[in-house]
Amino acid sequence: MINEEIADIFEKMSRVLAFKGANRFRALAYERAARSLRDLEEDLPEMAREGKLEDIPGIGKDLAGKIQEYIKTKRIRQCDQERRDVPEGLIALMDIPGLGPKTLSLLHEKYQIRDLDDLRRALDTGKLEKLRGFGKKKIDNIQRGINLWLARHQRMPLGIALPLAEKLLDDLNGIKQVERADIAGSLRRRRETIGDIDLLVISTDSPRALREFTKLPSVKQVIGLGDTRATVIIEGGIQVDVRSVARESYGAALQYFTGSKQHNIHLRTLAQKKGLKLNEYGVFRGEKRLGGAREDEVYRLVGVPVMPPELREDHGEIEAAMEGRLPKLVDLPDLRGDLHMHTNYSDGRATIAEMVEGAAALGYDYIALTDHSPSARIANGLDRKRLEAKIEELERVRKQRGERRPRILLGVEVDILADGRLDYPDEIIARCDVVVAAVHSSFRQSRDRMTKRLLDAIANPYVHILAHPLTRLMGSRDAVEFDFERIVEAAVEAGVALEVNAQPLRLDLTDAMARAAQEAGAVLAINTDAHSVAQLELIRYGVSQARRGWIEARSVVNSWPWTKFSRWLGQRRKRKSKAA
Ligand code: DGT
Ligand code: CA
Ligand code: CA
Repeated sequence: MINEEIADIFEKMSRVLAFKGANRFRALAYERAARSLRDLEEDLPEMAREGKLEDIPGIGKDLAGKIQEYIKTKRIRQCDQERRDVPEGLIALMDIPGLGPKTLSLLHEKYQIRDLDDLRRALDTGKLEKLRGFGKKKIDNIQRGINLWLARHQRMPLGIALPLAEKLLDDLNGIKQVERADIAGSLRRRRETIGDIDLLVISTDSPRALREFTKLPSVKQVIGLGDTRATVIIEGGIQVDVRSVARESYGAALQYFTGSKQHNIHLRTLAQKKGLKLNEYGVFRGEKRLGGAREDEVYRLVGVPVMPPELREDHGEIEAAMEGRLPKLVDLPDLRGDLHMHTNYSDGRATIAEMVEGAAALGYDYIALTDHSPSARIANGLDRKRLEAKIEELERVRKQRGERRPRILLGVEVDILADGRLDYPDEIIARCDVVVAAVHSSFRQSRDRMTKRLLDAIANPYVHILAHPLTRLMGSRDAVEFDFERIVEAAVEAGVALEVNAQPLRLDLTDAMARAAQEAGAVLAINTDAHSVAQLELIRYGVSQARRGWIEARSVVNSWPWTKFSRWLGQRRKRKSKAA
């Protein structure tokens, strides 16, 4: 939104001026103006129209003119000019705690430092220590500042951000002046990685509520604190923005700050076509406010049925909503089973009985215990003898539990070897109720070989599920390369399910791939790959990933009732006997 955009420009201007050693008061004036614009409740274009810009604290004639210029032309010429001779990488570095514009200006002049890489190299080689005024303490501070800054600028996995945000939400709700609090931003949309956490609150006393928020134990550093907004860093270096919003604007704010930005832009364009104005304060016709207290009301006024946050990426959801063909997204209660988990027979921590109890607590109707095959040595894969022992124990647990759910299926996660063969002979996997096949080695094969390897696994009539097809691990291992279209085509043809693995660092398939697979007619399985009882609850990340991929329960084999599901399990094998 335009207030923020201009505030950003002014903030950068203040740094650029300080960097250039300009008059200190000029830099301060920009800084003050930026802060004042960020706290502003009204829209700048509207204030400009009413000639009220100079009423804003810190905005005089000169800055009011610059705001006008930006509203008209989307740029401010003088600011662009001032920035021209300051490297862009340096402006970004001015955010680093302990590195002011003056210090950076000195480093630029002495060592031609232009960006973070240059700065880290200078630190590593001990160059900075030679500068006057750069004692050990100052250098340590810069180093710490860089680490904090990096942590803040790296996107973090959903699986780390969501629990932290939920804890924060609990704490927020414990503050007396807070009436309501919600998660917004990419976190509410359940993107697989999160830049920063956005929270919204309604409070009886906003400055007080925000002040109390900044005192919470998980808050490590306060970056900014105003009357309606607080920005802090919590454990793990994660940035959190909390905005306090008036009750009548809450729905509009929730809509706006949930995003995505592209979704918002599209929605606003539709509003404009209807002669409406849509912003984070509400929906307006001229001066008249039509609504904004509730999110669904905002959508209704714009003429678009509200859709789940996971869809709001401007990937066709607005068109689908208007044409009445929004998907009926799969949801947690739809799942009747988890078809990929490990026990202490391979690399899991819990016994068979414990895993079954855990699954029972989640209300599952059926589960598959899928320990590794022997070539996965590090994962303690099962040879024939230990597989027999597992089968015996499974029988004992079945007897003990009698009719109690879940049904316990003998499963296996069989390795797809480098040459495409499976790591168990057919005679063994034929005895298993559920066969999950996956790649755990030779990740760097060529695209053609990997495609062939996966096609071979899909062609095996005993295989039910291709698990974590990309085998990526966020932050440490890239996805393997293969011809996704051909794999989907083969999976559709064979009736093999593609997995949406719920492990937060896997989330594999991606949302876009899951969507393409469903469109091509493939079935999917949403599984945890749990290695402990607690990990069974990771299922929600698989579900949100699937929802982002527009997945409906009809496409998810482990949402099917037992009769339909067990028929699917048997189907592939019938094909085999027909072919034989
Ligand atoms: P992130 O934090 O990078 O994971 O992604 P978001 O989507 O949480 O983005 P963030 O935190 O920058 O902003 C939160 C929401 O605010 C975003 O989803 C949509 C809204 N928003 C931010 N900037 C703009 C903008 O320039 N225009 C519009 N229309 N909406 C914006
Ligand atoms: Ca965010
Ligand atoms: Ca944010």
